[in-house]
Amino acid sequence: MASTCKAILTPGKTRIMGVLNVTPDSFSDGGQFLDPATAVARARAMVAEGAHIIDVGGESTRPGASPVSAEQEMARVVPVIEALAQELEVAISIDTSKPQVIAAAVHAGASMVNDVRALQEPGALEAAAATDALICLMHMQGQPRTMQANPRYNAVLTDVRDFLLGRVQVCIDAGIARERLILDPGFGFGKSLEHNLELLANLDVLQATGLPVLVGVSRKAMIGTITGRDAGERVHGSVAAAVIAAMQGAAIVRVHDVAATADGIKMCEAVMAHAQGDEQE
Ligand code: 8Y4
Repeated sequence: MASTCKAILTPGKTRIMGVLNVTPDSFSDGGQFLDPATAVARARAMVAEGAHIIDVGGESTRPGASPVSAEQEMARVVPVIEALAQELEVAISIDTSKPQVIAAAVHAGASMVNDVRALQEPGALEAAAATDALICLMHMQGQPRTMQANPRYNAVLTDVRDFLLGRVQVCIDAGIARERLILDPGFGFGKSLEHNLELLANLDVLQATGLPVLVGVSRKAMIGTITGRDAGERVHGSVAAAVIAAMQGAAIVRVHDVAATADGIKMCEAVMAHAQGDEQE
């Protein structure tokens, strides 16, 4: 199926991307992946709560997670994407780095490719170029297993921006239209708390590229460190972080707690619409 016209980007608004993990470690029994019916029910709930995009992931990027084959990953995500594309009115994003998964997911109905490795895996660039999907290019320093050991930057803002702009050029050279690209600083992916704060406080440095920015901070360790809370108790901190991103013009926020985030974004958009009105007086 070709990617449909379910709008992903709306200029001046922040879209909510709900996380749908179909990995064994997101499933309480362990050793089994989330069955498509349960996954679809979770996605349906997120859409009812205000999600505009569902991000389907079949590979865990957690430090301890074991690698999965492309076949395994496709077996997890394709049935879910097919079911979601059939029944949901929102866009579907595929969280993957593997070329075979990119191709299969877009064929099944995904209209966005979310790659934490920014299409650096062999064949991923070509696979993405062969689709008409939007592409989120994320910055990561190091590899998931070891990236938090000792993250180092010359200047985190410009290092991250310059890496992403390098990937943008590679994409454009591969025939991908600039209009298909979204940038993401990759919160928590090879970053200290200081690095994460520097990035969240200065999203304008990425916005200045003129490309839409995606922010994923939901429930991450930085929220835990700042609030002193475990992963299950980070909703309020996560909503605050999403609001901070939205106030700076983030195009998409990737979140676990859709209903709570939707209220936060509504507050942002009301205040920003008012401020726009003030300017015109
Ligand atoms: C609890 C649950 C605590 C999950 C942390 C986490 C991003 C992303 C991830 C991101 C983009 C995660 C796939 C990490 N983070 N994609 N993916 N941006 N584009 N950890 O920041 O959610 S997975």
